[in-house]
Amino acid sequence: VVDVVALGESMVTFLPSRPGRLADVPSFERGIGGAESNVACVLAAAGHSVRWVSAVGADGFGDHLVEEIGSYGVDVASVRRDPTRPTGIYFRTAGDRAGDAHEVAYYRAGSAASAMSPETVDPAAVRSGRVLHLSGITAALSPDCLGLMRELTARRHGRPLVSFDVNHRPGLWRDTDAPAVLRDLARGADLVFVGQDEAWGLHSPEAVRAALPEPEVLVVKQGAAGATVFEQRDVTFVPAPRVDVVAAVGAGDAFAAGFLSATLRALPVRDRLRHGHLMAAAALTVPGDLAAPPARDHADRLVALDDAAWG
Ligand code: KDG
Repeated sequence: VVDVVALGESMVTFLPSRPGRLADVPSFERGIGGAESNVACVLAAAGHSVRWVSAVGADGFGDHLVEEIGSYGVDVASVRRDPTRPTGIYFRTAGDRAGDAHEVAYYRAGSAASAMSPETVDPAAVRSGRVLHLSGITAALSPDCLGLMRELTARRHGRPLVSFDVNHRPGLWRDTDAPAVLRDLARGADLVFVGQDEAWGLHSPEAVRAALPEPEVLVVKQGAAGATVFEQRDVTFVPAPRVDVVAAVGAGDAFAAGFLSATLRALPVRDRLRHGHLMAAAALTVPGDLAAPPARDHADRLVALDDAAWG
């Protein structure tokens, strides 16, 4: 049994060589992206045993993803190679420093990962972790993927702890019921991460909790301000450190990884949040999805600093 299994689509990403409209960017640098594999890579770098479950094409981009994610120490043996479908890719622009006004062009319709379904994903691999980490992105990829997500979030005796990051990506949803679908999936999870800005139009963490009472642990991320955790009857807010943001992409994934890592280590809630913030800070200060995160003992020392250092 590994610590965490992360399931989801990853893509080769193309980061712009300079700011500006997608139409004007002359060249791009290759990177890797994929919310769930980002979580897997940060967890592996923090010393956890992690398995990534997915599908990629039998093509060069698929080779690159498997090799690159594997190089973080993530177990990639359960990644299916599909000779009939391509690996998804996407291009992005630099956007502003908050990461908001960027353009994203996905080329992932009909990708190998979009064909994941309860029939094509190995159930033993999915059940092989203490935690199964999922995100709402998968639900948007195809009806098969949505079926898979419904199956994986169904409350069943003996399943791993299900962690779900809402990750509402409006560009991936064609119909308008994304919020309802995402809320239903979140209801089936044990641990939910949601950004206040994607939380069903609700304006406070308390309102989100009232709308989503089922998960044992609910983390509402409040952007640069910090995050609030609801657990049993306790409500804990921890501010985020101030950082000079280079690109927001990947920060939510790094936050989830830091929080999950600390959860696996049974740390108190304040420290779980601080580990999330620290990993997010590392991701916020690099242009791509993945930063080199601080090593575990270094992170522990930073988390133990007194409240004044944490704002
Ligand atoms: O969380 C970062 C992801 O958004 C990025 O890596 C790409 O998975 C991705 C997506 O579907 O948007």
